[in-house]
Amino acid sequence: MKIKFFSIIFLISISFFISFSTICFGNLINNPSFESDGIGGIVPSRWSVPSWAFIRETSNEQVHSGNYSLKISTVANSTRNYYLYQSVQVEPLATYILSGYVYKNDEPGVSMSTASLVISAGSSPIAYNKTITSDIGVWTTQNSTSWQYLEKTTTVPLGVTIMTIHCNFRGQLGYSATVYFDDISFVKESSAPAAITTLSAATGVGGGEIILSWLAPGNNGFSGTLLLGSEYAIKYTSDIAQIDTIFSSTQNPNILISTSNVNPQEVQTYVVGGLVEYATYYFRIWTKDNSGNWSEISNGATAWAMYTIDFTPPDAISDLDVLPITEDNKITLRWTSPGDDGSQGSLTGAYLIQYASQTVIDNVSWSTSTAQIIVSTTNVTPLTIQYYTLTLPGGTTYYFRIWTRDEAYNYSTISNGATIYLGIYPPNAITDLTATLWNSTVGSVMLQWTAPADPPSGGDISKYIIRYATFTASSVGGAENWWNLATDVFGEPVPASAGSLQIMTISGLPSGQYITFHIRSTDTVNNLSDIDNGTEQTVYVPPHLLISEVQFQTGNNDYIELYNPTDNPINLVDLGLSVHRRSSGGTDYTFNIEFLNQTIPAKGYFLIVSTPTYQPNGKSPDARLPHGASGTNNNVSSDNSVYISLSATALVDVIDVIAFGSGTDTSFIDFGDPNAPKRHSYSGSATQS
Ligand SMILES: [Ca+2]
Ligand SMILES: [Ca+2]
Ligand SMILES: [Ca+2]
Ligand SMILES: [Ca+2]
Repeated sequence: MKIKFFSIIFLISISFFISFSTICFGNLINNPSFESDGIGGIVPSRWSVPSWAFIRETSNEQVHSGNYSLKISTVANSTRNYYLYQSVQVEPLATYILSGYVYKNDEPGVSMSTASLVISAGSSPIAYNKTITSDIGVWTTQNSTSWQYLEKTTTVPLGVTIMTIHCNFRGQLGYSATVYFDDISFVKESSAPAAITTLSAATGVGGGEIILSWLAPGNNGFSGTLLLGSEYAIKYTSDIAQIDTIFSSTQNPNILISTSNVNPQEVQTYVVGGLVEYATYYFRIWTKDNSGNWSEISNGATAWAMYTIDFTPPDAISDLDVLPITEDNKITLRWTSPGDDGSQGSLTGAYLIQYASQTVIDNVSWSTSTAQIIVSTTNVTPLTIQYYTLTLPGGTTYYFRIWTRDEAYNYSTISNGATIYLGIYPPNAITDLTATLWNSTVGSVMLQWTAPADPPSGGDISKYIIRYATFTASSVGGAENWWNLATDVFGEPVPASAGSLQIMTISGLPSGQYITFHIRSTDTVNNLSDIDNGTEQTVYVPPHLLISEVQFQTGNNDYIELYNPTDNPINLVDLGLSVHRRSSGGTDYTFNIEFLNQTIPAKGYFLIVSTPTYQPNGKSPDARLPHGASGTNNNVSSDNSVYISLSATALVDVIDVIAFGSGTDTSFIDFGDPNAPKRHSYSGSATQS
């Protein structure tokens, strides 16, 4: 058992050795050591012979390896080539090494015959009279008492796929000789170029370019010329995360450069183009020799790709124009865009607009450095129409120039000039205001008018301003003076579309007075219309209920006293009287009123107290304002307003208002006119009833 075990190991070793030699040495010759056939006067297997006769056989007389060699003897009567040959498949342009051993015995003293290893292109063997030269063979003429090693390196010509190998003996007429051949080898050269360690990358000169340079390795390591059929493979990526994957093999190189006749250490350069400008790229390179042996990977090199240097400015704009004015304080410019270079190439850069008003035009200097407006722009197609709208104060003439700048800051020359007068366009004056008494008890007035249009667009106005006064325009020297002295009303309606009827009811007006009204409007840029064309509206507001006095104290001893200036008693319950307060924060509250009496006498008073038992100055109340559970909402405190109205809705049909405290809060109801019903409380006042 033990012996058998060793035998198996031995067999495994042998078979391993055979496959190792086949794969590693790549010998293309079949039966290279002439061991296939045993001894005898036969042609060794796989070898071919020419048609002329001579002695050729396997022999054991001299062997270099194994048991046999090839023996060739001349017949001593001819000067010609005697050989055995084999044809093998080869790769065009690859380098092969033919080698073998020869043992030569000439007739004593002759030494004129040659033993040679010969290689020829194609599948035909050499002619019988072919002279062997160094380009096809390697040979010896010397007798030798030992085996001599012959070696011939050859590179396959382009287009050749078969080479023929000869073990040749060239005899000499009249003399005889014998040669032996053994261990013939024909292998492709397998020494790869060394890995490049000098790859460097630099930003190129042209847009999207990077320049690579390196020192050439050799065909074999660092030696030997790189022959026709050699290649450099370059791979690159701008994605650093992909480096390991992409550089793991030479598969699918970005660039494959064929090269030839390059000697070791020669400087090589290559310009990589078409890269993304400004992007950083990572490079590796490999070298393949003409026999297909790839080097290992090079060192890494990195550079960013050059951007396109642009020295060509856009064309000057020659059709700058101003559109007709259609909006308050707006001017729209129009022009045709040039390109990045003249009128070519989509434009990324800016338009620079300079303007000057009539007041400064005589002193203006037109320059890109004083352009007030820079409009950035990206990928504008040349010759497309561009617009830009400026907002400027009206009432003057404006002058414009424009320049174009590309992304490389090349500026066009100045454009043509464009000029326009920008007017001031307030809303049209309202000419049909009417004022009529709406509710004589409350003293409210209804105003009606038609909503005006706003030039230059003809659109809607933004806001109404209505004022009233107890005097007329003529009494104060004209409408403008009147406007400045008059009282602004509260809560003008939101403007409706031009041409629509507008209605507003104004209450809380002075009692028993002739009241004069005017209306104006403003547009979006606060242009103020004229005063309703001088048409003045005056209406008599008869005497109506007033708040004559209020008291607010810490705690709940508050009261409100009303006065009836009319000649008739008024039933306040029938009237629908409502009492409100407005807090300093602007919130309106409506009091509950508990009426003890219902009627306020003509020229008489009506006392409303905050607590049921309170009798200011001994007076019995006519009504009470019961506090809620918390009491909060019914309490009146500093900086409040109190008002009476005909509606539980806040600020509707107001009859009279009293504000008190500092009166500075924005929500403090202030009708402004000393004759208006707003009055401040007087702490020293005594109740009148
Ligand atoms: Ca042999
Ligand atoms: Ca090589
Ligand atoms: Ca340009
Ligand atoms: Ca306007």
